[in-house]
Amino acid sequence: MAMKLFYSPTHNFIHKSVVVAEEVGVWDQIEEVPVYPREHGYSIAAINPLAKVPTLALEDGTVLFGSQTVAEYLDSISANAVRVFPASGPDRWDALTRLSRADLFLIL
Ligand SMILES: N[C@@H](CCC(=O)N[C@@H](CS)C(=O)NCC(=O)O)C(=O)O
Repeated sequence: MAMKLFYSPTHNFIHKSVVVAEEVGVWDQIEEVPVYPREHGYSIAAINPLAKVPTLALEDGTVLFGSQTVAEYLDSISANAVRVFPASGPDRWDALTRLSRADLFLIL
């Protein structure tokens, strides 16, 4: 596994990362690490000062967080030529707006 994705299955922001990872064919490169913010006394604050999910730790030690950041990173390493986020232009703004709208759709 090349990357660790810190996530909580009961929080909505994670689903955007999962959808993008599946779409661009990199899900099999990701190890899921469940965390439950505010529960069990466990925190990911040591690698993300916001202690929020999604947080993505790359093999080289780089840590990415913020659901848009994680989604765009996964898109950038597409393994199947699918790109969710166009590089520029109106289609890019449409894709990013739909990403933001997904915060609402995916509330559990
Ligand atoms: N702006 C952040 C928000 C992430 C966020 O709020 N994550 C929540 C779960 S959905 C979280 O980790 N909350 C933990 C806490 O507030 O302690 C993003 O887009 O990733």
